[in-house]
Amino acid sequence: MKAYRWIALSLLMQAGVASAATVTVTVVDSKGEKVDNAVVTVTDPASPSAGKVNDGTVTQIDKEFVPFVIAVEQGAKVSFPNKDSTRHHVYSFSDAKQFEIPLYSGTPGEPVAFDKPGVVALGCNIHDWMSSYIYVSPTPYFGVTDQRGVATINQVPAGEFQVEVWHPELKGDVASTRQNLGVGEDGSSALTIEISKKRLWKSWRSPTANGGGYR
Ligand SMILES: [Cu+2]
Repeated sequence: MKAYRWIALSLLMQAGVASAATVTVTVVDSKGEKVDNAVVTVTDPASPSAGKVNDGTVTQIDKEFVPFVIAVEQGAKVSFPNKDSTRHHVYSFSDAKQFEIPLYSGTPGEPVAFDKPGVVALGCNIHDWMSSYIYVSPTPYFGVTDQRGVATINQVPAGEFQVEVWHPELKGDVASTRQNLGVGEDGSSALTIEISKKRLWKSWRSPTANGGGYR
């Protein structure tokens, strides 16, 4: 690449940074407890995604899927490396993506493409408790809450957005969590969203894991 193109690119990137905001969303439940593993999406209904889509990874470690929840943008590919000495058989029956990777060890040659937005619930045919979720986001602006219940979403341009939360234990639909958010030319926005939770019918932790068994 020629030097002047580097300069043009870096100016463009600086301009992008100057006009983009960081949106910080804290998710709490009805008792005020911080909620981790919640997916937060920031959607501009008037402006669909454009640009590079980042791929994802869901690893199998100690007979669990790690992480429990990931979010990827629509069109992303996800790989499923198996770090265990035992074999796994990964599958999903979800509307957003139905697939299976029959009994395997190591890393499958082909990652799986997720082209339809929605929730993809993963399971393993061999280990009943193994469970995790891929949230396929129609918007490029999304994050997953950490143990403090916080999702940080960078590079959000100015505009009017709808912020929504999904969680494996969400009671009701995603639309019920919706809040409007105006993002200015610069600076940061922060908001807190309260969700109602129901209990999962089974644990996703390995019976032999530290902190495993039923939650
Ligand atoms: Cu398994």
